[in-house]
Amino acid sequence: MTGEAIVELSEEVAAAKAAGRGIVALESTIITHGLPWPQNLEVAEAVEATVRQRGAVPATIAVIAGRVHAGLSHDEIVALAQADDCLKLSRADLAYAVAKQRNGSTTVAATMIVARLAGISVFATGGIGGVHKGASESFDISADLEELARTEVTVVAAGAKAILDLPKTLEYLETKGVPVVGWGTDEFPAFWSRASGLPVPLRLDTADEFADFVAARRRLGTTGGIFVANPIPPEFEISREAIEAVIAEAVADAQAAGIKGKQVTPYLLSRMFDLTEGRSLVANRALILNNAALAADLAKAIAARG
Ligand code: PSU
Ligand code: MN
Repeated sequence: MTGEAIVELSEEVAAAKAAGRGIVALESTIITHGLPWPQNLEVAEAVEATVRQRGAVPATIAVIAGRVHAGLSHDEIVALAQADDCLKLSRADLAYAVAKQRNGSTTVAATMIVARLAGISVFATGGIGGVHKGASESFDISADLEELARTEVTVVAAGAKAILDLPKTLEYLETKGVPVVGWGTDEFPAFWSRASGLPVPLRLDTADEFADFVAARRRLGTTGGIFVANPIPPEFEISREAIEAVIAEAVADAQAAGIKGKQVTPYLLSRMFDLTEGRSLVANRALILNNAALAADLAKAIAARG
């Protein structure tokens, strides 16, 4: 069975593919495990609207009753936003949800796998998973990083949250040969903050430069994903100083509560929303929309080259 046969494309996505238009994949774990109800639904809808306004087509990816979808109906998005029986699917569990006919939302890693199968090369999200603080003890390193190393999809994210060990996350990506591209910046963005104090290895400023970079990689055969790190718009930024104390508290709470495995990231995210009394949610929404707009531009630039 080919990839396209296992992935069910929505009519809109199928038509966009046939017409050679730009398509932007969107993940669904952010809807089920990343944002609280009802803001998760509002953001999921706003992200799709942003991609359309920018002249590309959104393809939100999820597993519904074991069927792998690229492009969801409005009702399917609403159901996902309210679901409490949804598995969080990464590379390890994607096939399990299919075989057991379960509902599942896809993380960055699983979304990349499905996007690749569906022939979609650009994907927008908020932040990627990475190397957790204390990873030398816990061994907690997101499968997102390994997926970036192996799967040919560009992921646009606002860097990674400083709930992670950002220097180790960057080292890991370098070891695995993943290009980390600062979008119009020389500094690696840290999700809520534009600054991390860490240099970003590569920098691009225009969609045309990006298309040149993708073409050069193809000719060289340097396979795998690309990580485009797009800083949060300045007007929504929360300063590093302001967020650091909150992060320390969330991480300490997770340790005290004995949170492990795939619960770690959702726990930290929800703790951060509580501790910042929703301020981080406003920033989160803004950066996701900003990433969706950039991803639409990049998808169009790639589509224009054929
Ligand atoms: N980081 C965020 N928001 C998110 C996630 C990460 O700022 O919603 C989600 C994404 O779906 C990401 C996943 O792929 O968490 C990583 O989980 P883990 O660390 O368990 O691999
Ligand atoms: Mn983990």
